[in-house]
Amino acid sequence: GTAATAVEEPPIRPDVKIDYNQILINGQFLDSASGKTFPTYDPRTEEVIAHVAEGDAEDIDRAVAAARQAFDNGPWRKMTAYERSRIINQCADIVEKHNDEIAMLETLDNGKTYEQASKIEIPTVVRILRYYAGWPDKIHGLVVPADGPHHVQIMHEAIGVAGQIIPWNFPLLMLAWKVGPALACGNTIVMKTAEQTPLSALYVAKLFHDAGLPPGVLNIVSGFGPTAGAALASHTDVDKVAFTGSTATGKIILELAAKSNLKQVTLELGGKSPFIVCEDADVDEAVELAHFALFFNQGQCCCAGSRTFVHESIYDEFVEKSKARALRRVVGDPFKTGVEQGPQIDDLQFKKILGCIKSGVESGATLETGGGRFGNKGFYVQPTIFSNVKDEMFIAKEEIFGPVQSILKFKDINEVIQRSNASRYGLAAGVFTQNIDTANTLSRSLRVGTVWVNCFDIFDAAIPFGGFKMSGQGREKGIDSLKNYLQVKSVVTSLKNPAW
Ligand code: TXE
Repeated sequence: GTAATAVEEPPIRPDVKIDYNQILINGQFLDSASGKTFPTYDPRTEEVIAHVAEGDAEDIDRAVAAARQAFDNGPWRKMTAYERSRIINQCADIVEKHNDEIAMLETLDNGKTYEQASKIEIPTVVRILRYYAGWPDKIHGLVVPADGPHHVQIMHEAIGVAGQIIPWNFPLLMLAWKVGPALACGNTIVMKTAEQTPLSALYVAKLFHDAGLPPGVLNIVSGFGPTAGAALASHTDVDKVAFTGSTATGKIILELAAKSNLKQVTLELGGKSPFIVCEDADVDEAVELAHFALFFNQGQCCCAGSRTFVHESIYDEFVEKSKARALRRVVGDPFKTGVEQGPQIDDLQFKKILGCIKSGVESGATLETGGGRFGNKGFYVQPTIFSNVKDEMFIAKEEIFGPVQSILKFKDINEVIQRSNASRYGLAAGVFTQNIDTANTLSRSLRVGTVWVNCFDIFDAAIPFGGFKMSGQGREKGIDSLKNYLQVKSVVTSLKNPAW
């Protein structure tokens, strides 16, 4: 069968002006050094939204110099923790005030639904910023006992200039996850946004400056990975690089960091997360949650539940119901209320997904529904379901990053643990059961950074997120994210009067 409701009317043109399309350095919008620009597209129509200044090595150089100057001599690191906290809170307030126009920009550039952007993502950006605004005056060191006549202090200091490279699937959430802890700890930042989605970050960074963020603290360079991104990862005056994106690019980042100045690296990479539905699960609830775990954000989530493991006793019923749910999924213009699924980000991803679907069919999986392009304009893909998927198939091993659910069958818990862990990824897992022993056994055995039990995609600010194995290094959000942006300094002072 083919999927869902078609959208007949032409896409609604949202009333959103593109005010900022230049590189932001030291609080100023500038053309790129080369004068070059690149187009960013509306994935609904495949038409150009705007041309944006294309940064390269020279622009990264300028941005890093501004960030260095702001770190060494600016007010940011030296102001009181309380004052830094106030400014981050003001950044949160101003984003909240402009929620709807920011969400419009996000939907226009990315294709995610306006409902998701305006009701979930931008409010979550605000929440994340407020969480980090609470940290500056709570980051403190220790006094530790030493063997000799010594007074020993452990101090936590900002690292310095942080390079941050982010992807296109959640442009502003990724900005908030990275900017929040870096700012709270007193660092300055050069951010390289994704070439597919440069617009919202420029808009929000301008608002941050209006809210009182000092110039040079957050610099934004739009541009491509192998040019601007690589220049940032290999810059010798950058003290730390944080990256979210593909595992392949993550390896390049680590290599560039090693070859240049051994800057510290954190990586948040791909995944192939299992979603395990046990025999005691309520099938209807499990179907709905598994559907959400995979199809949310057009399937463009690093932690997507992309291996749906279902116990053999409920497998056939589960597949039938998942197929019915996928057929009900409303695909169309993401600005329209009630639409659940918009277009994929770009032609490259669109073609990659269709290629994965082809491979699924060729390897013998059963195509239950979907399988092709949706409509005839824009990067829309039909909600697609495969059953009878086997572990060794490409679709069960590699990240598809699209609306394609693979449903696998299992017999017992030990088997599903072994198969779940037989992946080079280890980002997240979903577990669906009413049995507390099953839940505990699974959560303790799965080699992943996050286990969601009877829920999925819960992303509170205080919950650390990141991967085991080739899904990454380090954690974002929560208290653990602060370590990424702090240096530890031990100060050992001789005591003249140890008895005191
Ligand atoms: O990712 P890249 P792409 C996965 C997903 C997707 C695949 C490819 O499977 O299909 O990756 O997507 C910058 N030096 N994820 O090509 O290349 C790039 O400009 C420095 C998972 O978009 O990893 C962008 O800003 N930087 C994922 C960022 O890296 C470089 C999110 C991500 O792009 C660079 C996105 C280089 N040599 C895709 N090359 C997740 N973990 O959530 C690229 N970049």
